[in-house]
Parts: sequence; C-alpha cells; structure tokens
Amino acid sequence: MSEEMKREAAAMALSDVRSGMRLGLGTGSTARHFVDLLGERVRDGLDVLCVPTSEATDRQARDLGIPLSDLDTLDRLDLTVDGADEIDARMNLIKGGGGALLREKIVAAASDRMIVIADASKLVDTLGRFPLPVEVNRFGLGATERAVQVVLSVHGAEGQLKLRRTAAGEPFVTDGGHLILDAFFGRISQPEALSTALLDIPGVVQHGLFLNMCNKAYVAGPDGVRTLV
Ligand code: ABF
Repeated sequence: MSEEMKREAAAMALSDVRSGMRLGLGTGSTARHFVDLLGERVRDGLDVLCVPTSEATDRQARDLGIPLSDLDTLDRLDLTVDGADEIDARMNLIKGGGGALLREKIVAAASDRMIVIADASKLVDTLGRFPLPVEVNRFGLGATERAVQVVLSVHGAEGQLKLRRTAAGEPFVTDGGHLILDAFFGRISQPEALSTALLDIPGVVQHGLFLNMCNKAYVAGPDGVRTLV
C-alpha cells in the first residue's frame, strides 16, 4: 500500500485534533505520517501536548518541535492516534509488529479515545493471520515460552512460537528492555479468553491484542479513506 494512502488516513485523523488537546502519538510508518502532519500544524500554532509511544516517535516529535510530556505528569489524554497490524469488524486489533506494543497499550489505555489509521490490507474478518506479539521478561524466558506454548495449543495456534530477532540475528529488545515472542495462530476465535490466559503467565509483560480500545478507524484504500466507527 502506498505511502500516499497511509498519509491520507493520517490526514483524516488530524481533523479530529483540536487545540488544547493532550494526545498519544503512535508508532510505525502510518503513525509517522500523522506525527509529520501534526508537526506542520504545531508550526502553524496548534496547541497540543503529546505523549509518544516509542523512542522513535519521541525523537521524531522532538525534531518537529511538538511539545511532549509523559503519563507521570498528565492524568489522562484526550486522544491517541496509532497504526495497527490487523483490524477486525469489531475494531479489535493486533498491534506490536513494530515492537512498541507495551507503551502503545499504556498510552491508549490512558486516553479517552483511540483512533486507528491504516491501509485496507490491515482489515480482516478474524484476527490472527498476523502473528500475535507477546512481550516477555528476559528472566525465565524458557519457562515463559513453555507456558505460552501451552496457551497456544489450547487456543488452536497453527504455528510455532518464535523469538523475534533483528536483521543481524540478535534477539529484538523492546524500548522497555523486554523480548518478543511471535505467536502464529492463523485464526484467533476467542480473543478475550486468549488475552486473559496470556496475562496470567507471570513472565508475560503484555500482548498485542487491543480489545475494545479503538473508537474509530480511518482505513485508506484505492477508492479513498473509509471511516469505521
Ligand atoms: C504500530 O505500528 C504497531 O502497533 C503496529 O505494529 C505497526 C503498524 O505499522 P505500519 O503503520 O507501519 O503498518 O502502530
């Protein structure tokens, strides 16, 4: 999907932003367009205060002169705008392909509203075609992996669990210093039950299922941007 379409979805989300808002800033290539466009508006005088969801977005926003804060200082945010790896018909999401899921979920949970911006390739009938990222503590990795594997079997995963690695073959380390296991389901038929089962494992820090968090999605395709509510 072209960068132009991602930018169109990002531009639509900008129309939901008002002066005085406190915003969560997402991560990924689509969210990057939103931050770019927001930077232009800030240069023109838009007054916002933002919390980034990754070190990468933090750097981008700083370079653009977007005023930043954090969730120690701010109580609640008005709106978070972020990308996604999958969106189902109920606007449940898989996120974390970029590895920023923990901060993304903390920021989205502290927000009154969440808008997702994406291209149409992210729409699915049932979540699970995209591997579900599970962020885990480094300590006791083997034990955590075995426990996650049991949950995978119970929930009908089609493929193996894989420790995410960088292009250089090193384990991928998140902004929080954790590791990521990617779980290949094919189809997640009971996302709520899967979420609870994963979070019950002590070594699991968080997972990429974002359930009942998204209020609106702008989805860009060849025929323009569709709004899902
Ligand atoms: C973030 O960026 C992630 O949660 C998701 O994994 C990814 C989507 O990236 P892109 O917009 O580049 O497809 O939102």
